Amino acid sequence: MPAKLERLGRSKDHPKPKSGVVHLGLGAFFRAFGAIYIDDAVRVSGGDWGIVGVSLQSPGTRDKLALQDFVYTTVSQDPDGGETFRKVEILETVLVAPEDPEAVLARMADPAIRIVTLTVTEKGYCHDPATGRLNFSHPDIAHDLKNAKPKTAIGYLVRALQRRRDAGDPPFTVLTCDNLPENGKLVRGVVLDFARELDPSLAAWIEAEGRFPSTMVDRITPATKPEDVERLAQKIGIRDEAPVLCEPFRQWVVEDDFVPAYGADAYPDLAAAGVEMVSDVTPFERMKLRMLNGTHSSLAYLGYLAGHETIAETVADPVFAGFAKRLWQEEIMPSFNPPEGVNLADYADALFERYSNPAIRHRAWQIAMDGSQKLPQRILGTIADNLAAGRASPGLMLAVAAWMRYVGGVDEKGQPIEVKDPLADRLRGLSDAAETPAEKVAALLSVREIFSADLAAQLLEPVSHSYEKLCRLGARQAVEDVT
Ligand code: CS2
Repeated sequence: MPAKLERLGRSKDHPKPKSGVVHLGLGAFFRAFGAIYIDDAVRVSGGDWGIVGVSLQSPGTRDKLALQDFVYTTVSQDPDGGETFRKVEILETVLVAPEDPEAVLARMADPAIRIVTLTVTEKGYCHDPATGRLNFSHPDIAHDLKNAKPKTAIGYLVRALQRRRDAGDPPFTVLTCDNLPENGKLVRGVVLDFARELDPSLAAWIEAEGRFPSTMVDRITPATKPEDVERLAQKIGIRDEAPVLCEPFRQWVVEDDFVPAYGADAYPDLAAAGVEMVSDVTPFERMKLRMLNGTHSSLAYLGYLAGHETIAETVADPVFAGFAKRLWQEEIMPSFNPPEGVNLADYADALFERYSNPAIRHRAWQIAMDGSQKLPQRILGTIADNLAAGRASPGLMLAVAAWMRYVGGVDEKGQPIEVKDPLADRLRGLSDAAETPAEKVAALLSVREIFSADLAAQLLEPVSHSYEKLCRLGARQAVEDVT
């Protein structure tokens, strides 16, 4: 029986920081990403930039972190098996919104909080992926418009901004860290849609005084498994209930557009932490969403159907390695202009190295989640631009067909697939109700939250052809057939 290990705790010379940030949606990614950059900024330039984490759904993360005074370890995993440990002490506390909504609103309304960051995943914005507008028929949005104690991130943002406006305090800057195109513009849009419905004068104030900079975020952060916790405890001799595993690489590009009322104190010294502060994030976002997330999702659906567990295993298969490289070269790189000074061929090579890291056990199943919320910005935008330019996208059409096969809920061996998606039941129903590949494709293309009518019409033939080939040849052979 291994000796009882000492529990992780706060360093004596590292008192709890005064907080300047509230983070909504405290998951593994932000703890390995935004929290690290802010921690680095404070180490270099100081400032009251502690983070109050907020879990919007469940108490699990809070319960684990509360055992160790909200301190945790990040574990950066090298391809050769080396691991770099970092003790992170930037969290002041973690609140669980459903337990005490008032506590969350009170912290967000405190003028010492100058930034609210978010990682609530694509579905957390309660928007229509095809239009970017707020989905007023979302049951939680309907609830939040009638109740001052919200359920959604959007409800919390607007109700807290309302308190700031009523108190005569400046707003906080809303800094989204989710993988969405023009993510700052998107969250600003859904916040204003909600505010207009609640109180048009509040919407006017947010429109004039609020700031919603867009960002590009990048660090591969696979889910931590229970066996990781045990292994790391033995390895470092300290028990951390909530370690975060991640790749060594990280990149954060942020629009320099923060609430002016706070002046130089509007945000921590992010540039000193290696964040690229720019006037326009769009080229960086488009590059990352299409080159990384577009191939991630394509490999996830096709790799899963071919029986591969992780992205690293998928690209270790030469058929999929060739497929990824061909996607970049033939279908994705020609679809957009890169940020100034960026060589896309080098960027693709670096991505392939990152995907190949065998230490990063990033499951295809995890990436395959919420495809209805991811497809538009990761794959469909590229296809639409290629169609407009008269370029073919056979690989991406096959990826869309693989997503359709995946949400049908049965894999190539006839085994059930646990599909996680806000539209999972509806998508499964549409697929089950249709007989032939062409009918299944037509049924799924009719989901207007994902496919506009115009794009659906252009996808019907090529995706039906890909879907039929997928069913006839299987994923691996169908991929080889494209490459
Ligand atoms: C992944 C992303 O789970 C997914 O959808 O594609 O989380 C990806 O790992 C990150 O965007 C990498 O920066």
